Amino acid sequence: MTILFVVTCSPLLILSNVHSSFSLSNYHSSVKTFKFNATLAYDFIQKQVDLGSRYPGSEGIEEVRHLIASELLPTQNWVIIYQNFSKKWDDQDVILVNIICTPISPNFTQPFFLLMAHYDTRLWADKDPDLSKRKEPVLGANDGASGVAIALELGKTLFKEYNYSNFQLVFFDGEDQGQILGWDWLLGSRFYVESQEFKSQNLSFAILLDMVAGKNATFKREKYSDQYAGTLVTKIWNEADKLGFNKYFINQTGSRIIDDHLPLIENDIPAVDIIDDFVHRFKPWHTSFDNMTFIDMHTINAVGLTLESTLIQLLTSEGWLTNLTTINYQTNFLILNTLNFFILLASVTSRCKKRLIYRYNLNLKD
Ligand code: 1BN
Ligand code: ZN
Repeated sequence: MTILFVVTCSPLLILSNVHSSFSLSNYHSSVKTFKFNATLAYDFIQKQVDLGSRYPGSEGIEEVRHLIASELLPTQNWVIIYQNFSKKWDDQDVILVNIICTPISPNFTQPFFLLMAHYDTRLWADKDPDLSKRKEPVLGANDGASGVAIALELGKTLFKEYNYSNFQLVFFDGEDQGQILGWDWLLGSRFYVESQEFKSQNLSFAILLDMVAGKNATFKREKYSDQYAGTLVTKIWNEADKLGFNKYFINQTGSRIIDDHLPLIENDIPAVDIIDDFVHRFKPWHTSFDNMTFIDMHTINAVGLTLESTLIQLLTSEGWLTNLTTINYQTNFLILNTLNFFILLASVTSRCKKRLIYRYNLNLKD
């Protein structure tokens, strides 16, 4: 079942983003100022953690669904689709919900790429060193909340600051319950790739964020990503290097990781998983230590800025966007809508900005 919400609000409620003060001279021969706001992303991790554990069927997971929708409200003009399915846990039916968020804009054609994260947290801390805690739920500050927060903040930035809308944020449920009560991993993303919402669109690539805010995080080139989306992986890791973030983005092939990017790769979409090396380094993984004390603003900043920079280059540079055409949206609008004066007037007052429509033909497949 699919439930659709159009989230809109008065222009008076639009909040202005606080811009990142991080800027680099000599970067591509110009001063580059970034818009991604690491503080807001950090705060959104905190807000999720404040709801407690967010495993399927919990009160916390219900609340985080509302939290995500309410976060998009001030930025106006997002459509939110709740994609529901159910799964038996013991004898109980548990409802799982994928959340698909799309910015609405007149230049909307087809979603072009996805920013993805899982928002469920693990029912049991089954890797906790203290055996008595292994049946306690995980708080998932890094494993759950961090990916959601950075993807959400990046999505808001692309839409609001760059006026870019041909993408979706997809937040998966049921990623993190593998080997508990007979469940498998990746339930939400497996359901998503079978859905009409996925099949009806013509995606070029997807980026998954998982465990992206830990202290001293190290992101190696995850093996499936490298194999099936190597061009995009290289682009992201090179960009991180240029920005001075190579202590986080290590330019080496890492492990093969079962994660929510796999169902997309299996469906021929180049997908990259940015994930901390949880086996060797992220010791709080699936333990009671995955809480706010481990979350680090520098890591959030490195991930956010690297992706902002990579995506903006990818979407604007002529090497990646071919057949680029620029259309003055208002001029076009005027010509096309002379018969509908009132619609035009409403539109011009709410959106009197010059808009660019990019026509592109981007091939990221390896
Ligand atoms: C990612 C975050 N995963 C779990 N929490 C996926 C995973 C599944 C990682 C199995 C290792 C093994
Ligand atoms: Zn996990």
